[in-house]
Amino acid sequence: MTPATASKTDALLAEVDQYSAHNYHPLPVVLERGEGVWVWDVDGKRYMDMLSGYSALNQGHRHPAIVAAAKAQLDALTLTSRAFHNDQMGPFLKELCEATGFERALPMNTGAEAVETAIKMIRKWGYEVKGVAPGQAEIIVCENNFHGRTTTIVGFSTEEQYKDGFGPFTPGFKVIPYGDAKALEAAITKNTVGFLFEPLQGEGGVVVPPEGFIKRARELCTQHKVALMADEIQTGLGRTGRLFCCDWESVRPDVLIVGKALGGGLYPVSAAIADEEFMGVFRPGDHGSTFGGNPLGAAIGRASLRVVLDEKLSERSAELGAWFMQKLREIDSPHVQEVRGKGLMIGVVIKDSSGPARPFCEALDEKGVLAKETHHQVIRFAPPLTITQEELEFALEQATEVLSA
Ligand code: IF1
Repeated sequence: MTPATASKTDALLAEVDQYSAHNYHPLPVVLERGEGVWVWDVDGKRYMDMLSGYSALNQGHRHPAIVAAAKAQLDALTLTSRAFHNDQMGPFLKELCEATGFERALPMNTGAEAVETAIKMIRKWGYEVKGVAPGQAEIIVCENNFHGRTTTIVGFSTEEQYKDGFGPFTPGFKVIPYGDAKALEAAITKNTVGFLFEPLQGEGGVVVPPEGFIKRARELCTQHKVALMADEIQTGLGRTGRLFCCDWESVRPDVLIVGKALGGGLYPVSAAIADEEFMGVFRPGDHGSTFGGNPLGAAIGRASLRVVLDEKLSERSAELGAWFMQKLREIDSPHVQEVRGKGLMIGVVIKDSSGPARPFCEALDEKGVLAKETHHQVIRFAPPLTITQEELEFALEQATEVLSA
């Protein structure tokens, strides 16, 4: 950091410190450019992005095909509201339904909005189709869940900090231990309308459920006429080595919730996806959003999905992820308790005796690898799925040096 740029970094940090709410504690890195797996800070220092915007950058920074689609649409039409139609939403939702194998999709913007859409849809389905008594609908969720930051969603979080000071909360949610099919079965009542889960918990610390859990959850939900609601906002679109993480157990949920990489790292695009049985409860005026289904987001969503499919990002994630996890496990390190995950969604668990994961992330940043800890003890490695073998070898070298120190 030269004096001139040091003042640039410091000036930007001071500006944010003064004018932004302090709702995050970012690493003191000020980025100004990104391309592929690389980002550059205002000092011109290059970093490999091993966080990928929490899996919103599966296609890498500024993928040319997605940027081109965005630029073309910027020169045509960007927003109509849903009071009128636009020529991009239909083709986008058609391709999204064909890629996921469902009949309909409801386009939103952020992940939390898509989760809220799914909650409203399944509650209404519970009353109108399943016949649950008005106001009695229950949705089962898991401990250590992360589904977004709205007050309804944080109300069923088990992370105290996400709830503290934000009550009162929305009733109608039950919490079970993650991955516990017997607890799921015991929690189902005549009022249960849905089971909302992540097929692999990201924020919860890259936690993989026991083999067979998702399949068993599918059986129980079918048996008790409960909607299986898969939040694939982080695990979807190739991240875990299949197009969706539920594909690892060949499970088709009743509601598929997508976001993050659906916007290709350029723009918030999300959706709740389901068959007519569930989506049919929505009638004009029931639910909506100013920006949901806008032509710019739709054009970007189409291009983002196209890249995932055409560049076989799921296959790359499976192959490169398996190799990377194997190599991480081979590191002779006194600090590593476990390496876990699927595809390129990997967590390196640091032993309590070695202290929290944050200093290891700071050491990685020094070596030009941007990583983020989750739940104190876990270093999360989740690079863009476009990463090359050579680039991954660079990350492995830095991780080896940091973890074997
Ligand atoms: C933050 C966490 C990750 C998600 C899943 C829904 C959403 C997310 C499985 C909501 C969003 C983001 C939110 C961001 C940090 C990041 C995160 F640490 F918060 F939990 F990825 F693990 N379902 N996750 O992971 O989507 O409304 O944000 O578009 O809030 O700090 P969103």
